[in-house]
Amino acid sequence: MLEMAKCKQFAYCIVLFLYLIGSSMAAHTTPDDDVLGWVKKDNRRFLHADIRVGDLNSTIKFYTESLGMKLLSQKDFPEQKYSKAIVGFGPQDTHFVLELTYIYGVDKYDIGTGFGHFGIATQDIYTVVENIRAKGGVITREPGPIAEGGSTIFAFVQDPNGYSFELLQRPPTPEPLCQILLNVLDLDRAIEFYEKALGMNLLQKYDNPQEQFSMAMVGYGSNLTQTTVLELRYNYNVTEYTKGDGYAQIGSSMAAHTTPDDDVLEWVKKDNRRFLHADIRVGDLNSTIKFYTESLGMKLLSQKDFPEQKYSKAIVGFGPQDTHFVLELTYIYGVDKYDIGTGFGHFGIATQDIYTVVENIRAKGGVITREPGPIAEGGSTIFAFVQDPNGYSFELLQRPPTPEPLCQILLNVLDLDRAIEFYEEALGMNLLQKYDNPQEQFSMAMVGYGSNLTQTTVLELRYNYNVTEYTKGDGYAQVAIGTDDVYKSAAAVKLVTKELGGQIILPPVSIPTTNAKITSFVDPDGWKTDLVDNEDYLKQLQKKE
Ligand SMILES: *[C@@H]1O[C@H](CO)[C@@H](O)[C@H](O)[C@H]1NC(C)=O
Ligand SMILES: *[C@@H]1O[C@H](CO)[C@@H](O)[C@H](O)[C@H]1NC(C)=O
Ligand SMILES: *[C@@H]1O[C@H](CO)[C@@H](O)[C@H](O)[C@H]1NC(C)=O
Ligand SMILES: *[C@@H]1O[C@H](CO)[C@@H](O)[C@H](O)[C@H]1NC(C)=O
Ligand SMILES: CC(=O)N[C@H]1CO[C@H](CO)[C@@H](O)[C@@H]1O
Ligand SMILES: CC(=O)N[C@H]1CO[C@H](CO)[C@@H](O)[C@@H]1O
Repeated sequence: MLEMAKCKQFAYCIVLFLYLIGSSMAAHTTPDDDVLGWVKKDNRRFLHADIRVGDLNSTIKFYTESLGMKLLSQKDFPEQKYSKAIVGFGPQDTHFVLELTYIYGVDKYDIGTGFGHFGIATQDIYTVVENIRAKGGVITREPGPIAEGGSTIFAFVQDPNGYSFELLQRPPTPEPLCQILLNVLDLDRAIEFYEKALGMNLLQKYDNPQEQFSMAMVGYGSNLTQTTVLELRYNYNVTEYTKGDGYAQIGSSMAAHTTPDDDVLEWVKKDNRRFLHADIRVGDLNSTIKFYTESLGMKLLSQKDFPEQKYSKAIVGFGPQDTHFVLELTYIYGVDKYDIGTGFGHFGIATQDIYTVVENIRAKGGVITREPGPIAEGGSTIFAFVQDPNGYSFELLQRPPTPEPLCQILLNVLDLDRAIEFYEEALGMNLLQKYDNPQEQFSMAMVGYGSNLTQTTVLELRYNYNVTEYTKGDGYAQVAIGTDDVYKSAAAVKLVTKELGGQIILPPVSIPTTNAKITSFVDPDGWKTDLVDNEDYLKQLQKKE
């Protein structure tokens, strides 16, 4: 992400964008300006924003009776345990609307500090506010101009869930539901992203030093009073926001095509899946490769420099990429250090002779953070921890020979049951082990493909008691998983994110120059995964040879 700021040269940006969305294929493609040119000509509009609500009926009542929207549809899904309602100022085929999801039994959501508000244009703000007050609604800012003599009259009100709405006094407009405010940490980066990746136009930008923020409005069309805009707000000196679990995402016209249905979740379980690679960024590629090959016993499977795009990539693993889970190491010119964050845990490596491996690492000057030995007096699992030159942790595990020595990726999560359910439902993984360790104050679940956790790569999901926040850093990027159909895969993920959180961040695309299909999403804890077409992945490997 840090690189986006440097993103000045157009061709470099395209590569960078593809790189940041994390496709292994993307990084090997020769960037093609056409696809970004096409985005600008595509037929786009805001379709809907999705929020979760704790009481659907009182929320609908507020939106219709207080805010003046229409209830466009309402449907209950008793088997999936949720209800959905759509409200807006006009029909969905022409208007931006709100999708409200009520999940059975969840009566409160954390809206977080990052989501700002929705904006509504009205011709008579004073009457609307009085009506809301009369119905017992919450007015957080009385209607009036910004400053003495200012011309924009606005007010703030809250719905029963605590979502903020800015009311704006404006002449009649075709799109009264006119704003979505999201706080961002780097305004120029955000503007550039929405312009380039989504083809939006910058409609207004201003700085307000008195109130310590800068704002940009981006959207489709050219007149911000006639269309829905995304308001990107940068608050001075704020370096972190929480996302909460209330506001979910905006539906773009691309992503909203699939009608989710149960079939797709059944299909996921039968899909042909495996872990392809995990991607990490490293500060010194040569010393990292040296450690992975000479100390950990991996093979260097490929290494390539991209001088024009200013990065190098190497792939290391215990066996060939077409059958083994591997690590992709990226070195970006000039960046010699990454923040690994507190959320990423470690990779696990199974070895038949842990003591020899550790002695070898020590002899080469490597960092041993936990000497080999059993968990407890008389325990049977022998393990150790070591660190690579970048600070990434590796757990070494004493085990009989296994087809997949690179066997674990540990990610910390805030809600273990939610994480397990997400990986089972959205990704078709199996829960292979789950245990609680009250002495050491954590619970752990291992999920993966296959049925025996010593024979395959597993994702270790760890919940640490009483920890409510992790930092993601910028070192570990994502894991890539193979699939026979990225479109169905994305539909399944999208369906599950509505219930459990997370979001598709790259709808399925075929990278034009290679025909490699991928889709990307983040899970409810913010961990990123790429789903990559199996056939395209193999073709890509053959081409490289
Ligand atoms: C919400 O409204 C629907 C439709 O009017 C009704 O069937 C349902 O019982 C209501 N639910 C609650 C919890 O009041
Ligand atoms: C936007 O549209 C409104 C209504 O048609 C018009 O009054 C206004 O001048 C337009 N603003 C710009 C910047 O074009
Ligand atoms: C890294 O290794 C490659 C290949 O052996 C070599 O060409 C390059 O000069 C090395 N880079 C550094 C910074 O040592
Ligand atoms: C997993 O596979 C290993 C090696 O084949 C075997 O010894 C072990 O019993 C298996 N474990 C389970 C739970 O099936
Ligand atoms: C205390 C502090 O960091 N102040 C900064 C807040 O942000 C403004 C604008 O970016 C800076 O000028 C201040 O120095
Ligand atoms: C201080 C505190 O919040 N302790 C809690 C830590 O988590 C365990 C297990 O969830 C609780 O039992 C404690 O009360």
